[in-house]
Amino acid sequence: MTVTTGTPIYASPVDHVSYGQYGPGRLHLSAGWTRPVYPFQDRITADGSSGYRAEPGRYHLYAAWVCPYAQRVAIVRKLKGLEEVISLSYVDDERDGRGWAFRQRRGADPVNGFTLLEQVYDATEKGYPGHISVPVLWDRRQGRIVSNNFPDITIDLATQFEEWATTSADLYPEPLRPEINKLNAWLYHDVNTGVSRVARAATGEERADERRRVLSALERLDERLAGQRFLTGDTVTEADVRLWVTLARFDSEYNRDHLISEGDLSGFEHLWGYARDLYQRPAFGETIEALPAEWNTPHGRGR
Ligand SMILES: N[C@@H](CCC(=O)N[C@@H](CS)C(=O)NCC(=O)O)C(=O)O
Repeated sequence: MTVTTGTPIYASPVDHVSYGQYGPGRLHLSAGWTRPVYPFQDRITADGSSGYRAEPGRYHLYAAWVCPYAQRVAIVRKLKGLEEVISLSYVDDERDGRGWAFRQRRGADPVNGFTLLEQVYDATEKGYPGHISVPVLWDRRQGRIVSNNFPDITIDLATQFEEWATTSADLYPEPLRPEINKLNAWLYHDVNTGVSRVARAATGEERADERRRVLSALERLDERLAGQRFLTGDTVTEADVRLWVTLARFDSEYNRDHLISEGDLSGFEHLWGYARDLYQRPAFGETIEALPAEWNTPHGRGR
C-alpha cells in the first residue's frame, strides 16, 4: 500500500510521562558494546536470486537524521544517484517508549501511513519484541522488512543497483574489498562504536583505555590521510562513508565536554581536511543538519 493522498498521519508528541523512555526491554546498553542481533538480514540482489531483486520503485528506506548508521545509507543512495530508484523518509529526531515515530518535523510515513516505526516491524513479524532501529529497508512488493542490518544495506545499494545508478561511483571495488572489509571492521570497533564506549565506560580506568583507543585510531587515520586523499586511495569508498559519519559528530556529540580529547577534530590536520572535503559533497553535506561554519573553510584537497 502506498499512501499518497489524504491528511498525513502523525504520532502524538513525545511524552515520557505516559510512555516512558525508549530502551527498557528493547535496547540493551551495557558498558561494553556487543553488537545486538539485527534479525532482518535478507539481501537485495541484481539477479533476484535472494528473493529480493533490485528494481526501481520497489524499496523504501526509513532513516533518522540524528542516526549516523542511517546516514550511511542516505549517503550511499545519493553517491550512487539512486534517489529516484529507492525512496527515503525520516522518522522524528526524538523518541519516547514507543520508539521512533513519524511526526510533523520530518514528515509522515509515505509508504504505509504508519505513525510508529514499530508498526513496520510488527507488519513483518507480529509481536516483534526487539530493537526498533533505523535504518530499515522495506520491500513494497512483499510488504515486509528486507533488512535492518546497516552494513548489508549500504553494500547492496552500492553494488546491486548498477543498472539504475546514475553516477559512476564504485564504492566497493572488487580488488579493494578485502582492504575495505578489514578497515571497516577496525573502524567499527575503534572509531564508530569506540566513541560511544568512552561515554559508557563503567570505571575511570576503562574510560581512559577506551579514550586512548579512539585517539590512537584517529592518529593512525591522520597519518594515512597525509599521503592519500581517501582511505583506500583516490576515490571515495564504503570505508570513507563509515568513517565520515562519526567524524561529523565528533566535536558536537562524542567529544562534547572533551570527554575523549582535549582538542577538537581540527587538531588532526589531515583528518580535518578530509572531513571538510567530504562535507562539500552533497551526498555527505545534505544528509546531515548543517555543521558549524568552520566545516566550510577551504581544505586544500581538491584536484
Ligand atoms: N548500532 C547499530 C546500528 C543501528 C542503530 O544503532 N540505530 C540506532 C539509532 S542511531 C537505533 O535505531 N537504535 C534503536 C535500537 O537499537 O533499539 C548497529 O550496530 O548496526
